[in-house]
Order: sequence, then C-alpha cells, then structure tokens
Amino acid sequence: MPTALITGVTGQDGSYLAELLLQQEYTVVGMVRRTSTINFDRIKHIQSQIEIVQGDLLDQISLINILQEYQPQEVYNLAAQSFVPTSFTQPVLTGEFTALGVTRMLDAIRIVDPSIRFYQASSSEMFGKVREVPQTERTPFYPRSPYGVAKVYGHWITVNYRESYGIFACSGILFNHESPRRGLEFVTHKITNGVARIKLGLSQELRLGNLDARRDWGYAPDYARAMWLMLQQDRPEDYVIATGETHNVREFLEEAFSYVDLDWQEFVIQDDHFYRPAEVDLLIGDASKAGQQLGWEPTITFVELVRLMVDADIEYWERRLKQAAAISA
Ligand code: NAP
Ligand code: F7E
Repeated sequence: MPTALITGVTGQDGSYLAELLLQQEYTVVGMVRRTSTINFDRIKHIQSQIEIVQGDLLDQISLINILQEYQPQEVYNLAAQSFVPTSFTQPVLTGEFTALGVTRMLDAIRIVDPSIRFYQASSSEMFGKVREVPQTERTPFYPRSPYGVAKVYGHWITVNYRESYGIFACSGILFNHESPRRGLEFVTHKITNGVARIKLGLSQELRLGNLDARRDWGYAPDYARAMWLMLQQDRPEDYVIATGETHNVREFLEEAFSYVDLDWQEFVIQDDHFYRPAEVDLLIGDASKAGQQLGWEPTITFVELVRLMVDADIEYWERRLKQAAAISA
C-alpha cells in the first residue's frame, strides 16, 4: 500500500485528505509542528490510524529526515499561514511558511527521492485583482496580499522543480472551500457560527467587514478529492478547482440567517477593523480542465453548503449548552 505524507494534517483540508487516503488504504503520515498544547481536534477521530510525526516547514532537516524515515510515494503540502489578514500583519513569517516552505519541501524531495509525487496547495488568491473572468489555469496572476504573493512564489517554484528536475509536481489552484471544520476566523464559518449563537440566544450581534466581496465557495471534501486525483494522472499538471458560481458575502449572510428564520440586517454590524488594506473583489473559477481530465465535479451547491454549516454549528452549540446544564445541575 502507498504511503502519503500530509503537511498541515491538523488543518481543514489535511483532515479531509487524511480521511480520503485512509479509505484508499494508504499509510498516512501527518506532519505536525511542535506546540506547547496540541490541537488535534480535526483529526481526533482518525488519530490512531495516522502516523503523527513532528516537523516544520521552517526547518529543512526535519523535512529531509521525515522523507528518509517514512519513504512516502506522495507528498501533499497543505501547511501554510493561510489567513489573509494575518499575512498583512506578519508578512515575513507568511513568506517563510507559505512561500519558502514549498522550496524546502521540494528540495528535500529532490535530495531524498525525486520520484516522490508532490501536490502544492495553490490558491485563487493568486488571481487577486482579476485579469479575466472566469479565472482559468492560463489567467495571469495579480496577488493583492502578502499571502497571495507567497502563494504565487509557491506555485512557480513547483512548476520550476517540475521543469528543472522532472519531479512529478502539481499545483492545485483551489478556490475557497469551506466546511464545519473551517477555521472560525474565515468569513463563512464566522457567519454560520454567529448565526447559531444568535439563534440560541448566546450572542446579539455579528461584526463583519466588506460584504460586497464575491467568492466561489465550494465544499472542502470535494476539493480534497481533487488533490488526490491530480497525483494519480500520467502527467503532472496544474488545475483550477472551483464551482463556477460566485456569491457575495451579503448573499451568504442572507442564506444563513433566513435558514433559521432570522433577518441578518437586525444583527450584522459593519466594522472597519475587518476591512483589508487591499481587497480581492471578485473570484469565479472555470474548472473545465479538471472536469475533462480528472473527471472532477463539485457535489454540493452553495445553498447546501451554507445550510450544512449552519446545522453543524447549531448542533455544536446545543451540545455545549446541554453539557453546561448537566454540569450545573
Ligand atoms: P488551515 O486550516 O489554516 O491549516 C493550515 C495547516 O498548516 C495547519 O495544520 C497548521 O498547523 C499547518 N502549519 C502552519 N504553519 C506550519 C509550519 N510552519 N510547519 C508545519 N505546519 C504548519 O488551512 P486549510 O484551509 O486546510 O488550507 C490548506 C492549504 O490550502 C493551505 O496551504 C492554504 O493556504 C491552501 N488553500 C486553502 C484554501 C481554502 O479555501 N481553504 C483555498 C486555496 C488554498 P497548526 O494546526 O499547528 O496551526
Ligand atoms: O474572506 C470578506 C473578506 O477570510 C473572504 C483562505 O482560505 O480562501 C481564503 O481566503 C471574504 C474577503 O477568505 C469578513 O474581506 C468580510 O473578501 O473567508 P475569508 P479569503 O480571504 O478569500 C483563499 C482561496 C485562500 O487561499 C485562503 O487561504 O470575506 N469578509 N467580513 C471577511 N472575512 C473575514 N475573514 N472576516 C470578516 O469579518
């Protein structure tokens, strides 16, 4: 059975990809960085089936040692500083993790075993101030944040190692993808968590930034499947993964609040704190190439995505309330 190394296994995508690879009977090695308190919330249900190994994208030797010890056939590089606002306040750290970290891993592969297949988690944020609509694999990049700039570097170094050293290296240009496991600071989960708390009487307001930004939002497990498919092809190539639909933040709000019979305008406060120094106004992807060559299609619609996230957050907060009631009884 093949062995796969996932960096960023504790993140949203890493957890779904690990589940998928375990279903395919891979040996899954998950790289985690050392922290004083471990947070395996997203992988606790599969933790016993994964080999957890300590390593860090900032530390080249740790990457070389992991490849030598576990000898994976596939490496999925999902680790990154992935929150766009933090990239404005910590631009150098973002460059180290999200840009140079890719070179460290590619170089480790080149040194230890150049036959390893490599997936790089590229992003629609590379399109930034978009040059064409919809965006395809051929659309020029114009990043609008230190995060986007770092991802452009990660994308091109992946292409460069493929062309220079013949490494089977693919860059998946993934548009926004969400789930109940999405970090709480990202706008979709911030909204659905806020809706659940307001519905259950735990909050009275939700503070947000730019409601006009448009995104192409898909469902994270669908996107994990696309990553795996890219590494199963005869030739390494880059692919856009997207739903082909765009919605603004206001539409997401309307859908989430109305699903629980609330009017978002009574609860949402626009707050300058959540605006960015430069914004990405419109993203919409054309995933025709992935459809034709990988047979990939999204399985969840926008409305289904919003509702499943609201349902999950309501269930979470109801459980928490029951636990609190049981403790105080
Ligand atoms: P996420 O939930 O923020 O997870 C990021 C992961 O990276 C976490 O496991 C984190 O570990 C790990 N990490 C961060 N810095 C590290 C370091 N120096 N060394 C080792 N591990 C480190 O992100 P995600 O949403 O799953 O996204 C996965 C990847 O896809 C990221 O590269 C992201 O930039 C990219 N991407 C995401 C989307 C999207 O819509 N989700 C779209 C396009 C591209 P800790 O648990 O220790 O923090
Ligand atoms: O913002 C607006 C905000 O933080 C979406 C990452 O996974 O996807 C993600 O990046 C939009 C932006 O995601 C709030 O201004 C309004 O226009 O959920 P987000 P993102 O920046 O698109 C890409 C593809 C990645 O690769 C990234 O790693 O929503 N917005 N009000 C807000 N955003 C946040 N976070 N919080 C607000 O209060």
